[in-house]
Amino acid sequence: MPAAPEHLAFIDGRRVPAEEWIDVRDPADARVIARVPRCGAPHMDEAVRAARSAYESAWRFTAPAERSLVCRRIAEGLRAERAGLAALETRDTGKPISQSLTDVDVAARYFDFYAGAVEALSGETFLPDGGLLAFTLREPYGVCGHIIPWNYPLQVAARTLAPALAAGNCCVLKPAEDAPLTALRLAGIALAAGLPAGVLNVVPGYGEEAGAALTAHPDVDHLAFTGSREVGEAVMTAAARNIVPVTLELGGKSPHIVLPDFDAGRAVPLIVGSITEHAGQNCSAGSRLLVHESVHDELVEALAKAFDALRIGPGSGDPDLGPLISAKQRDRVLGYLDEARRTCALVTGGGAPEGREYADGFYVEPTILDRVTPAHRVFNEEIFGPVLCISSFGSLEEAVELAEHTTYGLSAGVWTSDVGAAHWLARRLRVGQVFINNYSAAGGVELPFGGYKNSGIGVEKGFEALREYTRCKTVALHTEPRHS
Ligand code: TXE
Repeated sequence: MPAAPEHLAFIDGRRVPAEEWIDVRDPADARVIARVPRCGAPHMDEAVRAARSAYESAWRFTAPAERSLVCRRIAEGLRAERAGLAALETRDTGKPISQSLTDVDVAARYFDFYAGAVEALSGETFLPDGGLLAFTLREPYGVCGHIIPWNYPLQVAARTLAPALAAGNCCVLKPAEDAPLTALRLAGIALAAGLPAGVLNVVPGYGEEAGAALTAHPDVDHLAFTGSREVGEAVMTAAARNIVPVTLELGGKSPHIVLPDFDAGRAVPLIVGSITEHAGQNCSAGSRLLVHESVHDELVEALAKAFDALRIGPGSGDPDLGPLISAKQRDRVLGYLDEARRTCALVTGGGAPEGREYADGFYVEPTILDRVTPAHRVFNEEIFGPVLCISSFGSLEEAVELAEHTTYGLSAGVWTSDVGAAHWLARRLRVGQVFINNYSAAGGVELPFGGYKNSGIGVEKGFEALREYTRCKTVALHTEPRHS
């Protein structure tokens, strides 16, 4: 068998190997499809130095219009490689090809959006007294460190890099060891689009090695992390040692709240999609369903029918659900299901699908668990698989109490034609985004996105992210006419 292709690290505009390598597997059949350098602290140091030098020598003083132009060219470069990038993303993550194509489109949209937004970034003006003219400048931080997960590698890379680069920062990104390929390709596209060497560096490696080296580096000015709550805490602790700000996006246990007057025709497909897109490996997955007891039976029946019709298979065949990312993640999800089968009511699914075609891949059946209460582990913990947990309520207060029971606070869906009830809920839920009669708002890049509670700190996406990747400097100028 031919050796798997090597996808090298990208530091200071050059492709860089390492002495040791990490195998990258196709989740559909566990075959090794590529290998990437197992970078460590010395590579990270080289990347941070390259970023610092590019920042000080040029990038920080480029005109916004110039950065905007490069961002637009990166967007064009992404679109030019749409089919190839999507195929690579599907092989690397296992997700259905149509979802990978959307990921490429959304990644390009981030670069387009921040290309426009950065030209509108401005400060404020103050006249504190007659002789003083004061104003604020939005300045880049300098060197930004980005650590991203494996579920939406290209989208999340673009989400975090586009505002940071557009704002004038230089970046070092560590992709996840399970799915590093499209982020490495993005670095090549950015260089070809005219991004100067050193402005973007992509350094693959394990979290405890390359990731920890990036978060501990004393010359990094800002850290952005998307991943688990546990590692988020470690990233924040490392940032505290160097007194640098962090943006954390740490997942969720997001509820749908369904009131008696919901529109089933609209709600059912969107609820199903919210927990089965990328096999539920989505930070905003609608993983809990809180349903009013009067419509419980009707809704569970409709959902079970929809779940049973879902097709599972390799992402290249564009099924409804592909495999999970790794054997580790599949076993983790199956562990939750083993426990829940004994403690909750299993409606459908509940394990790994049977059949030779699934034997080598990391598949899990789309599963519905009913009569789930706050006493169950599956009610509170992020499963990160295609598992919908259903609980019922009798009043709006009870719905809020259930929604609020977990430590997460990322998103919530509200399904009702009662505008008053929807607004009442939107005001009370401690979550970063509330979707009323829709879910995810079509993933809009222009909408600010962040978590309450343990779901994170800071805001990604939208114009807000440009503020997140810039700092505010006040300049006060004493003015007085020299001639009367
Ligand atoms: O995440 P990790 P894992 C949640 C989800 C999932 C669980 C575990 O519940 O089941 O996390 O997934 C890097 N210093 N989410 O173990 O470890 C790592 O290399 C610095 C939610 O894969 O958090 C990777 O690049 N970096 C989520 C990134 O952190 C470290 C998406 C994420 O990996 C590090 C993914 C360290 N000490 C998982 N250790 C979301 N919010 O969307 C690891 N990393």
